[in-house]
Amino acid sequence: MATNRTFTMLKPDSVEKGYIGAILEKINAAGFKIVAMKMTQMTTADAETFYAVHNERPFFGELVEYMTRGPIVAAILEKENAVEDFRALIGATNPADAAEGTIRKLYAASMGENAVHGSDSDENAAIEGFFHFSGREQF
Ligand code: DAT
Ligand code: MG
Repeated sequence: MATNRTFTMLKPDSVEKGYIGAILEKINAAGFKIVAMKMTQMTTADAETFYAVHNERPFFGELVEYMTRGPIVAAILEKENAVEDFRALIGATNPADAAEGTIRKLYAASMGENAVHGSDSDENAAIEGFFHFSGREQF
């Protein structure tokens, strides 16, 4: 059964470029409720663990460098059908392939620096949410 929650990160490029407010506005306008949120910076060990599924891929080193180079905004979002609807809101992994009006189309520079994360399943949404937030930080 869908839990109706997903996990997101506004990645270092979004924070560096001053896009936090604009991206949160899109998230609110799409009907997501923020039920946890903080600014934090991932350590190398954090990023290696969070993206462990990609650790054999050629881009893994660059991904870890990018995700640790500055602060991110981590959040848990609530909405009916949250995982699927949020993936639709952010658009394709490569912004060149992302649909018009999606967050990655509007704010991402490249495949490697693609502005936002969105969980790909209910199971991963829960795992990723608890990676960044304790139970008492999830409202
Ligand atoms: P998504 O973030 O859309 O779920 P993913 O889980 O396949 O995409 O990959 C995680 C991140 O790794 C992605 O946001 C950007 C980076 N990445 C994926 N494929 C890449 C590639 N071919 N070259 C560079 N970076 C890539
Ligand atoms: Mg993914």
